[in-house]
Amino acid sequence: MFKRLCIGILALLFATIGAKGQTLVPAAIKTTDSIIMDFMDQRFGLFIHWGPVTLRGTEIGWSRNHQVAQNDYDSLYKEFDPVLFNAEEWVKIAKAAGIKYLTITAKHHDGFCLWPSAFTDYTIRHSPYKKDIVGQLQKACKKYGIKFCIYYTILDWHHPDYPSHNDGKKPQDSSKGDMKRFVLYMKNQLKELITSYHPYMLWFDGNWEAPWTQEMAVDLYGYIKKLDPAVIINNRLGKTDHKLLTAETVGDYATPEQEIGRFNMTDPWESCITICKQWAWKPNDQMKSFTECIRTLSKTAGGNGNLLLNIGPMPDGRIEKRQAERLKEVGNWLRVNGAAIYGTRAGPFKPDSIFSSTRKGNKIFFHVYSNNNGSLNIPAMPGRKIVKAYFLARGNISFSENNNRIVLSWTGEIPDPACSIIVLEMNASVDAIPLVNQ
Ligand code: JFZ
Repeated sequence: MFKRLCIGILALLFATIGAKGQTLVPAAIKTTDSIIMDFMDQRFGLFIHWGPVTLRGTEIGWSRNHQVAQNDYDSLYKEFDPVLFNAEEWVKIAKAAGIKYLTITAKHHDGFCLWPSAFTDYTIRHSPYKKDIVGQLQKACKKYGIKFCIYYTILDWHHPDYPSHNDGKKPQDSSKGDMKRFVLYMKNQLKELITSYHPYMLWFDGNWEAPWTQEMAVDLYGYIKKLDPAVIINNRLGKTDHKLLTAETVGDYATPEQEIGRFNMTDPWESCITICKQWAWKPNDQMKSFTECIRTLSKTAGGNGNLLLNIGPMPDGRIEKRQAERLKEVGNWLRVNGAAIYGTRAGPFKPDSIFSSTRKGNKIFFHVYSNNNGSLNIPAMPGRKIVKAYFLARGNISFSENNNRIVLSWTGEIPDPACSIIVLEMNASVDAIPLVNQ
């Protein structure tokens, strides 16, 4: 019995402490592959950065103590009254955009909570608006079949127990903080969020400051998975680079930011990219064109990742009309071309400037970004023959296969200059074929 206990303890030690002595998440508590694959099938999510700071139109969290004086920033919630907020309107906009999951900043670096947390007074309940933003969104998402996710940053420049009270570019105040108590605060809030709203995924952030350690991250991952073994967790809990997954990563998938992730057939990733420049709303912020939005989504799928496209709603609760319209245009494109995005995997060709490719079952989808003189010349795939070739947006195109090359050709311009999808129906599944060198 004693011997078995010793072996058990040793096994646990080896599972949690890696070769170089780093703290690792025990494999037994990690999110299962089937849950992660289901998440990667969704391909397109909506990020929403929102809070009282939109009253100033500056960046959420980061403008505190910079463009907005700390006292002013910390008092904004007393004026935050988004009377025009309508959760169902937001979710309908997301739905029309072809979005499958939605991630709301329940707490950003400024520490303000968009739900009525029992563990602080710095919440929406204490604003003139009073009502639970997170709860209303969760309900609306459930009603319209959108997966509901929660962004929760670790660092908290407002909470007295967190040791630093601004972004570190400014001299720190003398406050000491107490990470033991702060971690307890986090756990209480996360338990509250999980049991009240049952999020599909938790999107952590703010893991880079010194008071937060790898040990705390591994402990918190275990704590969360005990509360809900199915909840997905991004990779910004531990102290490793958020762009990658490594043995020390604490979290389930990588999170490249403001850039399309690198082509990767093994590690799951989700790029978060803003529709304008700022995460939070800014009046007249420069907005991405339809072509930029579509190509970002297409190239993300062509790299085998998900896109979390961010919008910043206005202080009165509405989503800017032009942002809603842009999202609708993306949704219209997806209604025609969604088969090339949802549930696909990248390949079997690596993306280049002319096209990306995705695949599912017997189909290969070429995402074409230029007319390329009405043709594409690509290597043939050993053991596979083309049965049919066509644009998703219109009729058949001609194809020929010889000398180990495939030539696709069409007359006139491609149906959509932003991105047109050519489908190749093959004689057998292409899901598992290796990458084809071009
Ligand atoms: C973080 C947030 O700070 C940002 O506001 C937004 O929520 C985004 C999704 O995630 O982005 C970062 C992370 C780290 C730095 C800057 C932005 N940094 O270390 O300078």
